[in-house]
Amino acid sequence: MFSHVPPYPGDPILSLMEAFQQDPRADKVSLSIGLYFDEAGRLPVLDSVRQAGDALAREQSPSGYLPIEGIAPYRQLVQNLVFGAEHEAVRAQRIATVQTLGGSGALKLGADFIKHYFPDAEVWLSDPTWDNHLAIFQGAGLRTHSYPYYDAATGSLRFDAMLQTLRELPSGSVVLLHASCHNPTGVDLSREQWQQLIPVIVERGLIPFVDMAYQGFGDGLDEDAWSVRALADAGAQAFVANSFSKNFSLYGERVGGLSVVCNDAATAGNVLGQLKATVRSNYSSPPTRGARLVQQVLASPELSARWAQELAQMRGRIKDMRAQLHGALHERFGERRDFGFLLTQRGMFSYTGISEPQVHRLRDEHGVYLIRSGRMCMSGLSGANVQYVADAIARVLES
Ligand code: PLP
Ligand code: TYF
Repeated sequence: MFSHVPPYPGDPILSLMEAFQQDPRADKVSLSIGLYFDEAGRLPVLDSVRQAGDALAREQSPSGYLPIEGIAPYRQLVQNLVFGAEHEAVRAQRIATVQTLGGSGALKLGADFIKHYFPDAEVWLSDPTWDNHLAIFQGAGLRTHSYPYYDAATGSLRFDAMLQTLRELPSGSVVLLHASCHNPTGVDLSREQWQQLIPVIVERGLIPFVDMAYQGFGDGLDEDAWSVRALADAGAQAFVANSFSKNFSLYGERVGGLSVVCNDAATAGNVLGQLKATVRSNYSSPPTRGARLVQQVLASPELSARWAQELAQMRGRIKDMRAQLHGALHERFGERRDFGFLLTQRGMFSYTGISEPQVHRLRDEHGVYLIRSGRMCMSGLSGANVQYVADAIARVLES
């Protein structure tokens, strides 16, 4: 009966993680999966989240079904964090926000909604982008294309080509944009570039879908959301997927949000209703724990401040590792090779320009795991391994 069902080759990133775990070498280093690890190589349990968990444990509230759209105060707190509590669109109640199963759940919910209400829309993704973007939008029955983004020759953006491509898209096309900390390249648009891009989106009638999986990992909570707020300021109607997997270190709780910026409150009410209908026919209602933890933190000025401090520490550690790796490589290569991109890229990831054969050699000969594209997850570095990694890279690049 199931003989026609082929085996699943596995997710390439997760498969690499499994291979890493089975690698017996003591000096192995995982720089593949996009998780934030602390200096000791552990996934942190944030103190703010621990305190929130303690408070919830004292309450011992029963775990009934949540509303289809999630917890109301949580949804408001998501809006405040993503757009800023004082943002005109928040105050005008013209944003529909639903609690989702992480950022992936938000992308999928948005994709299903788009397929239903804009059935002919096609989706444009950056070249390259997170692989699951393709899988999610195609899985919702939408056609996907790519727009120029990263220039491997210079390590910078192909911004003019990107803008030109977007200028020529049919009105109603969906454009997926990374708010900050682009996965996989680490290369973001500057504010000046966003200011050129946003009028094109608005004038061409494109539908921006912003994925914000790393709020707070680039330059700060507000700084990283600047692009989202600028789009809303410009009158764009937009989808915004946000995730708390990374910035709360709550990966397995599956907690995030989808916000749809509309022109007015009445429209936002209708959109919210239809998002609920989409959720209802998919998984009926979201899980409780992650949203309760995030709500507990964001609703408390003390816990929020503590969380912002912990997030700043994570962000600072990544920047420090960028500087240390850059320093170690610069020492070895001098002017022969420029690793300045390590310092200008933002967030968890860096596109290193290391080729696929070199990625294999790093893994086979040195136990240093990057993904095939040469993307390195900077948070896998620590004071204890950065020199080792720089040595391994130097060996592989120079022979
Ligand atoms: N979007 C991007 C760009 C990501 O890198 C990730 C990573 O995990 C996600 C979305 C999904 O986040 P979540 O784990 O919250 O589903
Ligand atoms: O790009 C990454 O590494 C992260 C983590 O199926 C991730 O987004 C990778 C694969 C996956 C889920 C999350």
